[in-house]
Amino acid sequence: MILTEISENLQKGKAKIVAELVQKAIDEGIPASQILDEGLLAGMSVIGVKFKNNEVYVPEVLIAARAMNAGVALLKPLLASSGVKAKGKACIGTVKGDLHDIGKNLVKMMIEGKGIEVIDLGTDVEPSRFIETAINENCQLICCSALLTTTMGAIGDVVKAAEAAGIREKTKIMIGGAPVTQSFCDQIGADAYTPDAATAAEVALEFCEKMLAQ
Ligand code: B1M
Repeated sequence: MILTEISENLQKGKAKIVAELVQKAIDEGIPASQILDEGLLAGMSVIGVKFKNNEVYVPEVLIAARAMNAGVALLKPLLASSGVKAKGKACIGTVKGDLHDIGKNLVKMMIEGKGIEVIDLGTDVEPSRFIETAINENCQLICCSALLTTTMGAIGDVVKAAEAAGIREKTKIMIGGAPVTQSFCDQIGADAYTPDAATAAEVALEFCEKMLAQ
């Protein structure tokens, strides 16, 4: 079946074939939401599990994500017009002073792979930008990445800024990056530390489902 072919080719990172198959599925009249769920997201979720189990590594995930983006680009206009809602909204960035973005990009792709819309603020992001974006875009999640022991403290500044802006009740703050730990998360009062991108995506979906059900 064509949706299985989409999933399998996505896992192999075959962006061109994925795009061709997605177009074929659209032409055959398969609903965009079904192509997304049973083709692209199904494939990305297999990659997520394999990545977590160290069966595939960063390059394979990036290539699979590129293939997913090629398919999503064709579906986006159809999904927008058929009123399929994102499963939630997040903003993500690497904190102030930190220019590492490979892990952050992986987390972003994995969260998008769960059907959550992600606004990418890039690197070297001021705490105020996380907060302004969360308020203006109605994000359920603020996701902060830090790779340096000298910049991880800036995540604490994001938590404080969220408290000062009065959005702590309605926004979950997720954190991660090589030097970040669960005890650091507890210490600064963030909502979740996850060690890898696949777990981050699972937790992000759980948070969004709970918050949007309220
Ligand atoms: Co930099 N760097 N670097 N670096 N760099 C490290 C981090 C370092 C450990 C290398 C070392 O010394 N052994 C070290 C930090 C030491 C420390 O603070 N303890 C270091 C240093 C010192 C520096 C500079 C200061 C070097 C210098 O200029 N003297 C400088 C800082 C620049 C700055 O940011 N201001 C610097 C610069 C760079 C490059 C620009 C050359 C490049 C970055 C390129 C880029 O990102 N576009 C770079 C790189 C590539 C690295 C290493 C080699 C690899 C990092 C990486 O991408 N890993 C790194 C050494 C290492 O880790 N082996 C190192 C792969 C990536 C997939 O993993 O980002 O951990 P990671 O993400 C994981 C998880 O952590 C998690 O999910 C991801 C995948 O599962 N995760 C989250 C990440 N964010 C998350 C958020 C979440 C949840 C999970 O929720 C929101």
